[in-house]
Amino acid sequence: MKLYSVSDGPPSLAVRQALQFLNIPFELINVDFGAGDHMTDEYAQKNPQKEIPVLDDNGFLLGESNAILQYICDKYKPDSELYPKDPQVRSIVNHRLCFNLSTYYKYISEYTMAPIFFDYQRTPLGLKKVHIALDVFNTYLTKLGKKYAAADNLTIADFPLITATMCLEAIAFDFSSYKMVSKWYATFKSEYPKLWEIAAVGMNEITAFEKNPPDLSHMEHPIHPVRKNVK
Ligand SMILES: N[C@@H](CCC(=O)N[C@@H](CS)C(=O)NCC(=O)O)C(=O)O
Repeated sequence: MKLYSVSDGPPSLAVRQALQFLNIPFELINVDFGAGDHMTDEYAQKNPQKEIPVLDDNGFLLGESNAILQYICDKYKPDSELYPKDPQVRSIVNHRLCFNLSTYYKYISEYTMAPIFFDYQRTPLGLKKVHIALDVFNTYLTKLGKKYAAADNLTIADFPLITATMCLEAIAFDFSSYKMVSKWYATFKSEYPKLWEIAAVGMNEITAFEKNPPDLSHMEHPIHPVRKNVK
């Protein structure tokens, strides 16, 4: 099994955490975002969305990190508590994955990552959305009253939520007033230091880029405005 992954990409890091937790052997293939490795026709054969990560399981190709997380559990570790069988617990896991994709990581990445890599500004509206995302997640954690995002144990929902939150820490964004989010984040770090380390390596890269944005002026991006005036 091969994982095409970018070293500072939260969705890629979430999949790597799950593969490590599940002890599933895989070959890590580094996709160089700055070099535009994911823009090639060859990469588009693997993922028409031209996004990272992509799983290649013996020729079975799968993009979208949530789908990958669900697939690796269902296929290789169907009894793992990472993706519970009970319909209601599983639905909470699925809900948190959807929440992260639609809202939490969306708002956080638009505020943290997009202005680092592309020609976007951090706006008051963007900031408001980050606070909405944090407030809603804080509410979910409070209402559920469990240690992790969907249960008292770690599930696949925690990984993308952790790597999304990591983007806030990467730019020294203070979210300590969201008590349940802070507690959950600290609990993950202390209970799973090796899994946290996977995210931390990416976080350090993002922190460095925050101070010194990468020069992507050579890139013709199909969607994002490219910053042309990098020092
Ligand atoms: N929904 C996708 C998002 C993946 C994603 O946004 N990956 C970023 C890197 S972190 C990417 O490939 N961006 C491509 C680009 O901006 O050109 C997933 O969860 O896998």
